[in-house]
Amino acid sequence: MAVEQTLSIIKPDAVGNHHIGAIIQRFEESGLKIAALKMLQLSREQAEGFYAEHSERPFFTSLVEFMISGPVCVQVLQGESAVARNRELMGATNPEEAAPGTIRADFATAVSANAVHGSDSQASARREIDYFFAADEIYTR
Ligand code: DGI
Repeated sequence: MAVEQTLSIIKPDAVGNHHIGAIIQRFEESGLKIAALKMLQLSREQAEGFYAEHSERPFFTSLVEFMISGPVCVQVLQGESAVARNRELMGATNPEEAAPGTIRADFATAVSANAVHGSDSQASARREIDYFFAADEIYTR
């Protein structure tokens, strides 16, 4: 299996509810390394650009409003099959459908406030990592 990187975001609901540590712990305990990490307040333009593929969806405006409602933590996770493994740890988009023990089952409150983002493919991971991090901010040790 190939070592990959994926982009993870701890969203404003989980940051506001003091779940940063618990969520990072799940990544580390599953063997995914934290290769980069920062906390930031997204601007409207940054959030719209990040979710550009959803710009025609009915929930786009509320998604952007939610993502700028407070600070987020963004991290690069690194490990074998990191993209798929992070998606497994996250659980389904709608927390009501997320498997027990997943991050969204345990920390999300609604589909519109679902605690975490994770890249859905290696191609999106590359784009999303480059969206937030310069090469010299990523520690591939
Ligand atoms: O990759 P995911 O985050 O699991 O899901 P996605 O790429 O389909 O959607 C991106 C985000 O958009 C998702 O995390 C929450 C929001 N979203 C998706 N579907 C709905 C939604 N928000 C609302 N309010 N209603 C939806 O049906």
